Amino acid sequence: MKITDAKVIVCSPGRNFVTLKIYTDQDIYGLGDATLNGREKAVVTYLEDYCIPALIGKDPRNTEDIWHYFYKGVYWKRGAVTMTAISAIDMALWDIKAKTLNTPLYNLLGGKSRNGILVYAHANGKNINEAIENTGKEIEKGFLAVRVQSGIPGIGHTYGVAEGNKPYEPAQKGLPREDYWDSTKYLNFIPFLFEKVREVVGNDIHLLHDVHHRCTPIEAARLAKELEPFHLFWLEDPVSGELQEGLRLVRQHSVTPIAIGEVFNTVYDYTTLITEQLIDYIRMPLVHGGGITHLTKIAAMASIYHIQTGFHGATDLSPVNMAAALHFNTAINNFGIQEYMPHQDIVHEVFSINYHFKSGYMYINDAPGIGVDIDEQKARKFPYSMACLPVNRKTDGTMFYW
Ligand code: KDG
Ligand code: MG
Repeated sequence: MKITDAKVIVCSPGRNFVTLKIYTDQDIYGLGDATLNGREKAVVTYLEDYCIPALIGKDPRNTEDIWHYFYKGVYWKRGAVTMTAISAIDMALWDIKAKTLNTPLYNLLGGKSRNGILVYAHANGKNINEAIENTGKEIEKGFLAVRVQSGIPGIGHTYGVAEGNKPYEPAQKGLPREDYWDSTKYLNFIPFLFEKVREVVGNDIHLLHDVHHRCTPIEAARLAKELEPFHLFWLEDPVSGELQEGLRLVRQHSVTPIAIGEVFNTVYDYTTLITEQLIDYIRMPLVHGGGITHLTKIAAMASIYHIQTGFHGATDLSPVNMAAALHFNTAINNFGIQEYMPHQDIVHEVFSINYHFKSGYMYINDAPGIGVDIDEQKARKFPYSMACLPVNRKTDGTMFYW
């Protein structure tokens, strides 16, 4: 079996997505998600100029060798752009391999370890009342786990909270918007928010919260400690991800479970965190973390330390990634939870999907391969439109972690 061609499809049904399609000499093709929010075109160039020419003629079933060809074989390793490109190739090759064997992808990753995949929803509000009301709405839909974000009194706009009546969307059109941030106001407010949410939802619903990397290690330790009475499922990205050692301080002071890594892209971002048991969940998604080939190894390493998966699953990860993640989550033993932020309906005009949500869990059907397809004609109707994540400044104007 040989790879005969590959192309990158960029489309924007409501938001930008980049999809790699790899063709073979056997009438089978594979799809991989290559979307890197706000930096989409850098991955397109990396794939088109450097990877696709080298893929032609290779046997697509050699997933391990091809992964190492683009990782070990390249002088400039790691980084989000490189690893997203490798992820897309890897995902598409596993799609081909499973289609060739006429079986759903999860069967190549260990088969079924569970039936349904526990997912968490997003609830956010401009203020505490709206956040509580929207948490209730997600619970009514059947969610058993909800991430709660709220506008912070005294801060103009808080990332993770919807603007106007639109659903929350991580990127906005054009150049980055500038947000303002005040850690003191945030730290004073969040324990109060969770006290109130817990009072309303009771103890059985899992509650999660995302700090978006905005605390120093000692601030994160204080927050994690003060949130202990409300039994969070996890506190996400409490400190900036590049300082792995920062998590030591958080761990020393609190038993609130910690999830980290949606901005990571290799196992080398995780080694201290995993081997010192400084975290509880790995967040790095297939689309940015080297695909199935690399995450299989990281999940296995994490499992030895009783660390589970909790993959990133915001709307900027395409349905191809979501389906691949659901196969992965179905198969591995140390699955924890999956983020599920539903795409707008318009996304499904372009991508046909093979998964659905019911009573707290996602289910993937047994279509061969990853099981998602792209309608290229429809995709052409939605051309790329530049959109970025915001940047963040302290209220005095100092640039800060977004
Ligand atoms: O592209 C970045 C977003 O997906 C991210 O900021 C959303 O933090 C996020 C999350 O946990 O889903
Ligand atoms: Mg996050």
